[in-house]
Amino acid sequence: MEYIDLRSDTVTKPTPEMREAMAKAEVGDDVYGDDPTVNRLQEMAAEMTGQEAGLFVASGTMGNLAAVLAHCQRGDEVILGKEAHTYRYEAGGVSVLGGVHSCQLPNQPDGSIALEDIEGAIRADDPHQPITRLIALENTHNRCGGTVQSAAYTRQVAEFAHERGLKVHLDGARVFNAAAALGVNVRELTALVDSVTFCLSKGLSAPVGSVLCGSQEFIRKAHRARKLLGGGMRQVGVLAAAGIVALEKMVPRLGEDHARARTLAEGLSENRGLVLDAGTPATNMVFMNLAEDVDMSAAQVAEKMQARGVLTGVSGARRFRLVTHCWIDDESVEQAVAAFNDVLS
Ligand code: TLP
Repeated sequence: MEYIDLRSDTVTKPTPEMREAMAKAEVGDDVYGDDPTVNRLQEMAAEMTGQEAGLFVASGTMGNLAAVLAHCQRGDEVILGKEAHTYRYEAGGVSVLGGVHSCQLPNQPDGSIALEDIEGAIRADDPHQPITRLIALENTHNRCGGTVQSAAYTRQVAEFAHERGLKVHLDGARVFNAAAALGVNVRELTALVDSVTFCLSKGLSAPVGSVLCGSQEFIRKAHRARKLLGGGMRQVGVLAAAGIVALEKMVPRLGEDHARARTLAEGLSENRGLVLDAGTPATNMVFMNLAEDVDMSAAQVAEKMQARGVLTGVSGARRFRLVTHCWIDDESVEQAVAAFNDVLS
């Protein structure tokens, strides 16, 4: 059965053009820096994000971890949001592998962290305390609803950090979605931070990979961290080739996914069994809860939806996250709304 898969944009498969580019990719041993396709992808990524250099990594998780390892020493502290993907869903890698302590601050509804909170969390120069080194932001913010933080906010945090000798890393897994929603060039969200990871394998539909971008000096350190993590790959141009197509062809169409997420939300808002989050969707994610009088859990509803050909993301006992992407067309949106109406009638 061909499902309408709304669990995540990570479920997207490579497009025919990507498969063709992968088959034809010129490759070399990337551990020697000899893969021309990887080199091209890294240069493109650096150029697009307004950074000096890029590093192709296996995943968003690896990119974020390599970034923290490159910025921090053992005993340093990274300030991040309580709802940050790096804190919640990356197996505690920064602590487990980096010996880096994390300071988790509340996220505002839009996923940002209040500047006053960051200021209050900076450690004194005191041997009892870890050393504040890094601030990590996330844009779009996944757990806060696929929400977007503005260029002005990003600039404020970067200036604030730099005045205090701190660095800023951006988990920009979906930063091209943020740029599309704001109608700005992605550089406005990425050029002022010290490092950024973005994913090729989510809404951009490539099968594997993320790119970590930053200064030459930072990327030199991140390269060592990637090796340490077992992420030195060889003829990996076959994957980078799909990434190049992703950047060239898939970035410009992300607005379509946002429009479909809006249509999906409009359709679902008529269903009395569902309570949509205020303001959802900000980008390509619709978040909602089951209404109080629904006598089923989200998992039970999801099972019934699956029987009707729709896969949903269960993100709590009574909560769903539905994500649109390039494999979700107008008809899929209509069918998903109809299936919810059928299950929750
Ligand atoms: N997010 C996945 C799940 O892990 C939740 C998803 O389906 O959304 N940063 C952000 C903001 C992410 O949303 C994700 C993946 C990552 C990093 C990690 O990327 P990968 O899965 O490539 O390691």
